[in-house]
Amino acid sequence: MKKKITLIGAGQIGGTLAHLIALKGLADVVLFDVAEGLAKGKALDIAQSSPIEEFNINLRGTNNYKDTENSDVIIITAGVPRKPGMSRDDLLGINLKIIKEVAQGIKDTSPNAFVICITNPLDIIVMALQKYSGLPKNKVVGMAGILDSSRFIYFLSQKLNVEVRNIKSFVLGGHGDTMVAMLNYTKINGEPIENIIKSGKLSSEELNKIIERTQKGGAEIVKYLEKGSAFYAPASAGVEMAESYIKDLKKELPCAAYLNGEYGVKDIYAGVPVIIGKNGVEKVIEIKLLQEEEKKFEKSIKAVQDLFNAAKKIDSSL
Ligand code: A3D
Repeated sequence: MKKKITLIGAGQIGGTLAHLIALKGLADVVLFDVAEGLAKGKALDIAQSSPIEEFNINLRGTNNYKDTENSDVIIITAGVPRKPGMSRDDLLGINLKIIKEVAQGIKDTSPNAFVICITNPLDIIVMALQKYSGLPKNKVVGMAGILDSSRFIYFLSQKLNVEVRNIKSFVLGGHGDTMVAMLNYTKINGEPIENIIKSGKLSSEELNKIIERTQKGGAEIVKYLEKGSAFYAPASAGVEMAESYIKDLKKELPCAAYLNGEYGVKDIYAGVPVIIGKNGVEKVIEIKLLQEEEKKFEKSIKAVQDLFNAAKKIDSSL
């Protein structure tokens, strides 16, 4: 039987997710949005490309949770995106309210789904979503690390004139400004990045600039777009997670996952490498951090903790 993916939020990312899932023929798609027409219009528009693209899945738009019943995967982008000058954290109050409503909706209709959260501020919203919905922690995960890693790899490829597929790297920690680029695990054409720096092909200053550009990667796009934030690359990242779950690919992917003692952290969501397979987050991979990376990771965790405390002040039920 075909799998069912529900997209809560049919805005920029939601629409792109639906398009990508359709092009891959990955699953039937339900686009859900409080703006019913937006969900219906996008679903119909994408469906009308099926004879050209030759995909064979069903797409429908709705504003009724009943239609999302028994979804295998739910990807949440409901909320408001940033405007120029806004930080992700500025979105907290409004998106928290929206997520509470969404958590109730999915808990009632798809308690067995694998839920991927994209709404910002990511690490806090995914944690709130898990608490509000009560869904198992290994089934509720946040998308951020794949996107941040992808941005980092792309910038490195541009600078070094190397194809992206020949660069391996990933980032750890919270989404955005506090993410930690794992330089020890960064290889260009199989060479550790340290050797590339020693060879003079890339200076430490240039590398630091690339890391900073990655941390501020979202803001750079917000500034260009003026209205709204990035959506193509975030949607690609969300689909990679959904695909690994649906096809039991057991890919190792950096995601915001629940930590229960791993990395010395308890009861918090943070960006770490995990295995995603048919059971959801099947394993948190603990990699060895250098002292400096450990410090940065701790700083990142503290930022998440502080913001979650701010969320608790907004809603004491958290
Ligand atoms: P946008 O195009 O505004 O779409 C959001 C949609 O959510 C709109 O169509 C709204 O109508 C809908 N919505 C609002 N309230 C509800 C509700 N209660 N139930 C259902 N739908 C609702 O935004 P977007 O798609 O560009 O971005 C969505 C979210 O993703 C924002 O919070 C962004 O900040 C976030 N985002 C995260 C990343 C990460 O890497 C984590 C990257 C880019 C964007």
